Amino acid sequence: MIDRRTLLAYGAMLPLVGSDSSAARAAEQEAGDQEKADYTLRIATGLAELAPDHIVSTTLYNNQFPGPLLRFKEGQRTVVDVYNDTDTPELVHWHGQMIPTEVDGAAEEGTPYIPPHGMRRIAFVPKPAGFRFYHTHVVAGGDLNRGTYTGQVGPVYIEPKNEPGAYDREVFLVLKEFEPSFSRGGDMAMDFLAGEPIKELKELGKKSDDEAQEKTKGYEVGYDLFSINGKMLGHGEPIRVKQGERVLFHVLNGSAGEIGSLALPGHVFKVVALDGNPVTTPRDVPVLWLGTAERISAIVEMDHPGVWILGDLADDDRKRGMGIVVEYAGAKGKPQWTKPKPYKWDYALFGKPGGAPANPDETMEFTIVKHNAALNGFNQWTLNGKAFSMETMKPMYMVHEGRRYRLKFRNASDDIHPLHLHRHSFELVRVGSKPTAGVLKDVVMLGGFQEVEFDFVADNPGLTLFHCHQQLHMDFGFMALFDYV
Ligand SMILES: [Cu+2]
Repeated sequence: MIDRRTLLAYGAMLPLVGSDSSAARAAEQEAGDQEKADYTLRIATGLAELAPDHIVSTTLYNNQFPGPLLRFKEGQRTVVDVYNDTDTPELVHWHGQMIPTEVDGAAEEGTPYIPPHGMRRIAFVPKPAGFRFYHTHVVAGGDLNRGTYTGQVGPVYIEPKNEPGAYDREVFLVLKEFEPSFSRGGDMAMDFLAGEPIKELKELGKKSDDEAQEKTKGYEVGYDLFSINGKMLGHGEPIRVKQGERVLFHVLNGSAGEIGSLALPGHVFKVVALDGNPVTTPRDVPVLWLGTAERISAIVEMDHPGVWILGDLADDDRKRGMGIVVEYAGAKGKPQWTKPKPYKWDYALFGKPGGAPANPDETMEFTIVKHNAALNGFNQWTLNGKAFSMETMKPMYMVHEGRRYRLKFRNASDDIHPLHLHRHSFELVRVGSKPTAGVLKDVVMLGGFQEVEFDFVADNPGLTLFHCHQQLHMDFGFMALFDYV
């Protein structure tokens, strides 16, 4: 067991730049040697058996994929010991929680690294209630054995003080690809998001393409193997259900950069929460779409007996493993798949009908531009003409505590960007050119050549990181740091 002095020494290896460090440090120090951790996470290289003939070596939490489901209680302080058995510094980010910078798990915010072959004890008060997750937050750059390309992903469920519970059973699903490799010009699904491309943004994108020194596009990352809960479709246990059962699925897209989709032939999903936050208008939808790091909680009423594939709409991805079998009691035969009709994913559907968000105190605008192959063959990303510097990690945007900020993002690229804000949630204000209100999220997909607007209230002082959740984008400029005045 590591002693307090060693622990503090590790903490001192890196400068603490968070402005709200004292409270968190006090919490950490309270978690003395005598106290037993509520959870222990051990980061180490291990094997994930996706199928008998597909065993991959990667970095895992507690030698399993996904990492263990951590159940916290809202408002009840939790102590987690994190051991790093690898040769490189690590960070565990508690995605979707409103916790101090010391424990949030982002170096840009000043969270200390967990040193190689060292450990760090962290303590925080989990909030808000709902479906969250944890994942590594280190830079991968061109190293596909680092960052979220590895198996460092696990679900978190923060139990609310009052659980509504209009379901019979919960099932957690983590979507994840393995065996990444670089390619040129890989394409992902593009036409599923509601809204239309904006002409002015297309022109801006074309201008950037014309100005680029490199005439080819930069590297993209593709994957050989796909899995749900660490098993390729057809391997692992099916989800066994009974007719009439209401199953609450908590789906997490744990990818490093892919967009995922799910359909279950003959069934609909009643979406009850997005990113763990209950929606104002639960709706039945035939298909779920999840950008990187998004979560959807949806109830499926099991009213269509048979043996079915709950799978990704992309035939390639499903055939390489992105699916899981749903088997009704007493049903037999080969799992069936039918492709659903095309369906536009529209966040506004789950908002408050006719609702309007509160007026912002301030508005900030961000234009996102891609610079083809500008960084040794990798695309570089700029926000308002600036790529985030990992050297200086300088906060570019200042906020005042208590104020409401409207952020408007204009995407001058053809890529879909899952935009993520740390330590705060935000309310969607306009998406796919449609006004909306009441949808609270921490990741939102911004369509190619589209705009999105969301509001956040500056209610959690300290450095606050904003970035695209595509590892390949965030590592090459697509980040910004907010600080409180
Ligand atoms: Cu992106």
